[in-house]
Amino acid sequence: MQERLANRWVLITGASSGFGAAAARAFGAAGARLLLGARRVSKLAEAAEAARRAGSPAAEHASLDVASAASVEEYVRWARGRTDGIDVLVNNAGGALGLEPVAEGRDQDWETMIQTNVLGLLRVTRAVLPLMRGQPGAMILNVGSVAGRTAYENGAVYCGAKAAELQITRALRLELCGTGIRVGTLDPGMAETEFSLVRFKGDAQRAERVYEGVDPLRAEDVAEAMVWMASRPPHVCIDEMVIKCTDQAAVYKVHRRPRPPGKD
Ligand code: NDP
Ligand code: 8X3
Repeated sequence: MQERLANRWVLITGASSGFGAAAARAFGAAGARLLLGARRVSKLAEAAEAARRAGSPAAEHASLDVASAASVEEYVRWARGRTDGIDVLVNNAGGALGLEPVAEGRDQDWETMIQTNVLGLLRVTRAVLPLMRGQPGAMILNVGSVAGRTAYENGAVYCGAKAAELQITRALRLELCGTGIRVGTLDPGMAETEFSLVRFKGDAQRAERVYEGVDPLRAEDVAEAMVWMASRPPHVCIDEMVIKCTDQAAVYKVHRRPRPPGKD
């Protein structure tokens, strides 16, 4: 059914790493034409090249900072110069910063999380919507998280931001009912990407410990789910999907294998 995506225009935010870069390859393999955005332009260029190698007939990229209204406007102007219709918008840019109790939280981390995961998603959606109207089978696919469904200690603002993403998705689904534009959220559990490295501000050892003894989701697993959601027939909308690795039954219920001897 992936042929439904052939030559469709898919715009992916946060396409320079993790889920977004994997999504570029997966939508590319389905024959979609791509517009990729993120702040790290050299990594975006690599993602675009990989998508072309996977089969995308057109994969273009430009700098995008979803936390800046001016950057979003400029990016969408650029996108409008390439196509007058976007079929799939993947609002993926986001992430967490810090893992502290509210009592020790930093304003800058809170602001960044709200800016990217919430306001960025809203800004990009508002700017892209005029390009989606009239596209049969169009879809806005937002990336949420299990964190938006279950709060955990030290994650108040990230959990709150992803809970906002979930409710924004639900409201948008209602607002766009009757337009033919589908709206859904894909909410992953723990997946090994740059997510923890960013959350722990470059502390690679701490980031690795998150996945220790676990067989986590890969970016490709999430990208495959995105392609599946977006390639349903136009009359089918996957409103909400939760995807977790088998080792993670719930946010706090994670099976970890013991370390092999000598690895302490
Ligand atoms: P990565 O850190 O690998 O990717 C995050 C992407 O978001 C990067 O491409 C980054 O690009 C982009 N991004 C961050 N801030 C901005 C910004 N201001 N403007 C534009 N792009 C931005 O992590 P993931 O792939 O894991 O994360 C993707 C999404 O999935 C996020 O929304 C995250 O919250 C969510 N998620 C992740 C889970 C996980 O366990 N990995 C689980 C559930 C949800 P650049 O830095 O170049 O701008
Ligand atoms: C990322 C998954 O559980 O670390 O959204 O918040 S979690």
